[in-house]
Amino acid sequence: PQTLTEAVRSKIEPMKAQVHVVREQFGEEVLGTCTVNQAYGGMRSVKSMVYETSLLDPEEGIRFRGYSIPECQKLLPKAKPAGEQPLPEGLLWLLLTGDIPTESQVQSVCMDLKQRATVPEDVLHFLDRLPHKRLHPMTQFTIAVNLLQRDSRMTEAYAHGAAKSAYWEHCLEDALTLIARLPVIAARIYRNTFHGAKHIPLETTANADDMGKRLARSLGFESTEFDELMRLYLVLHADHEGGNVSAHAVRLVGSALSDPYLAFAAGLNGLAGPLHGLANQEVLRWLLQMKEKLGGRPMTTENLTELCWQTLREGHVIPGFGHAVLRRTDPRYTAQREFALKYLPHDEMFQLVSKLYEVVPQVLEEQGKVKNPWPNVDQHSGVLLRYYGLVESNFYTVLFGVSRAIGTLSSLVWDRALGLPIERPKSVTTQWIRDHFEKR
Ligand code: FAM
Repeated sequence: PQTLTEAVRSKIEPMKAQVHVVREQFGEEVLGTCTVNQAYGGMRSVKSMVYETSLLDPEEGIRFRGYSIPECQKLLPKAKPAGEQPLPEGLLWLLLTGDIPTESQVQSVCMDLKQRATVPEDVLHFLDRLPHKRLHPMTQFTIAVNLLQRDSRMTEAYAHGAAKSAYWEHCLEDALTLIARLPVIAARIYRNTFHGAKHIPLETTANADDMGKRLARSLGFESTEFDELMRLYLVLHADHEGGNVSAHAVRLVGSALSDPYLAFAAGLNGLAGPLHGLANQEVLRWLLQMKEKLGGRPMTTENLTELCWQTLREGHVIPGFGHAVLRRTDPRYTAQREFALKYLPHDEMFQLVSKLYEVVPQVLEEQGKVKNPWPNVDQHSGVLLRYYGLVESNFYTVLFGVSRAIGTLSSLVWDRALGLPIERPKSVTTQWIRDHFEKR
């Protein structure tokens, strides 16, 4: 199939059949258990959801539809003529269909998204009037997504009595339009907040053929290296299986048949927390503080170790390290490190990040609390952005959000295709736990 919608359509019946067989065969098997400690402990590692677009292995990291990050970098189509990073549009195809797309299939997605990218003028003007200095860019971002909701095809179709079997297609329509518009929204927020509302004229960005380049150019960056960085960034942050806060929030809210705009806005609100997506902002601040506290002293193991302990003693986490599922260095960190080694090996901030890679895991091991002392995706992204001049760290989580739409909305389409019901786990009280177990 040439179009994404037809490709998804062709997968639905076979997938439903597979799910049917799995449920017939294993429907009554126990998938995961939940102890009292897990119920109090953020449900960590309780296996209780099915999420098709990606799977996180604690040792190896994320796989998108079975493909690791290096495999995606190798197999997904690149920008013409000399791009080396995968195009986010190719990842979108992969996540939605499970297949590595051909060049022409990716071109069709690029064209489709390009045509959908125009944001209604009045929405842009509304964003222009927000109090930019007092509203965090993530707050502006979720306001924008909620504003775009009025265009939801899914909500319109529901109001007109659409059949349940057709929800997925309306959901996909919304997902594609929203994904296409997010770079424009992100750039508007960036230029409003940090560049005196001087916007890059649409004529100069509209020609960009792919989402990564369009994002780069409308933010105001002009180098092909930064285009490549945006492509890599949009691929790396797209999806991280179903249980993380943003993905789970999108699914949960979507399960009430709230449309993709409403569901994604919920995910963004979760991404805006410092233990989740906002960690990328926190990392850059922390790195700059480190540099300041070093005050010209060399970046030795000893000096950095002392400063890490200082952070811990003050009762803070070391941002960009640790993970709820991962137990090794995040391959998303490694992919960014490789990018840095190629394009900015001598950058001082990159060297600080490199040195901390040696120091922090030892400190965290010695502290003895964390289950995973290794760096995650957020430890690295800020220094890359900063190197190219995107220094406003308050904006970093917005970029994470643009990317996260690709994965979470692909998954949401499948939730509707498979007709998953409203989510409603059972909760109990502490008194209930007492009564229940004391009685035994
Ligand atoms: N620095 C200091 N302490 C840490 C730590 C870190 N980087 N990571 C975990 N801990 C502490 C944690 O706070 C907990 O302490 P208490 O028992 O006193 O509450 C203890 O170690 C055990 O935590 P865990 O089981 O190892 O981690 P969790 O699964 O509870 O939490 C994270 C996972 C990611 C929230 C946690 O590692 C953290 O706060 N990291 C720093 C923030 C960060 O980088 N977040 C981004 C994660 C990222 F991949 C993403 O979502 N984008």
